[in-house]
Amino acid sequence: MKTATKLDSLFRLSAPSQADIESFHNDGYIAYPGVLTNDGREGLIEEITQSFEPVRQYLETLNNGDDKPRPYFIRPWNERREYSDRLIDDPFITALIQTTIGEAYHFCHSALNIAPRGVGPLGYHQDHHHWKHENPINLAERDNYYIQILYYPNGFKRGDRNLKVIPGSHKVAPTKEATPERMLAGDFDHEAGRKLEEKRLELPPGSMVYIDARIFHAVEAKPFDSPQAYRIFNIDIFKEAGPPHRYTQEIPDEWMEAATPFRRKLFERDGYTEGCWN
Ligand SMILES: O=C(O)CCC(=O)C(=O)O
Ligand SMILES: [Fe+2]
Repeated sequence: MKTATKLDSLFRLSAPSQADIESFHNDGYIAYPGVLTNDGREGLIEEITQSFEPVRQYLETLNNGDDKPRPYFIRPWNERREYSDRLIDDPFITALIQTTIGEAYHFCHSALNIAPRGVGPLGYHQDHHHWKHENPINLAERDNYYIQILYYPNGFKRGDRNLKVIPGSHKVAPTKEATPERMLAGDFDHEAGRKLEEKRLELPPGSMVYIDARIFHAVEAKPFDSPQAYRIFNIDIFKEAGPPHRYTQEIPDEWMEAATPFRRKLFERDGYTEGCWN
């Protein structure tokens, strides 16, 4: 039997390359096609679709031909077993975060989403809650990093629930005028120092996308005749040390009790509560 050691990783890489780091800073994201190991990909898929009862039941109703497409969504996603739990401080993830934003960061929250055939698109948006948002924002935190790690255990094809991004859009100042429509029309090319254009991604199973959550991104619809019955998407979000973001979750007691000293540091921060920025 293989002895589990701290060096065990769910990823094929141990650290980002120089080109990855440049892509993060210049483009606002890094795409990692097929970066999970076979074991990591299969373990994660099995854990989400079979061991997590709410999704297992949801998929059963999908098979029964529920005619109105209804995605599954949970935030925070706390019922994580071995594989999804390991993602939080896998050596590759830790190396990636530390080399892009430094060592002073915390785990913010996670979510899980299953998108079935027929589900509609998600328009261009930014998720950094203090960057530009309709919700209340905390201006003092605006320049701090907010990182989203998007996992696509069963992948996606272009035109079939694909993620798309506007590379470089994270560099445009968060004014009211800086809309995705105007960016795509070329109005902000000068500010971004490049031609801002849409990039539609296509990623095989076991892929991950690491983004600076100031980047504009969107998701296309899933056709009714998609060969893939549902697309699995799970996400972990990390933030630079500081006050909570809008979704910074409470850490379950069991997580804290089982945490290594390193993990404890990622978890030792306040969750979001109404009025916490005052
Ligand atoms: O479904 C995806 O691929 C990304 C979704 C997203 O951008 C979001 O939930 O904020
Ligand atoms: Fe998003």
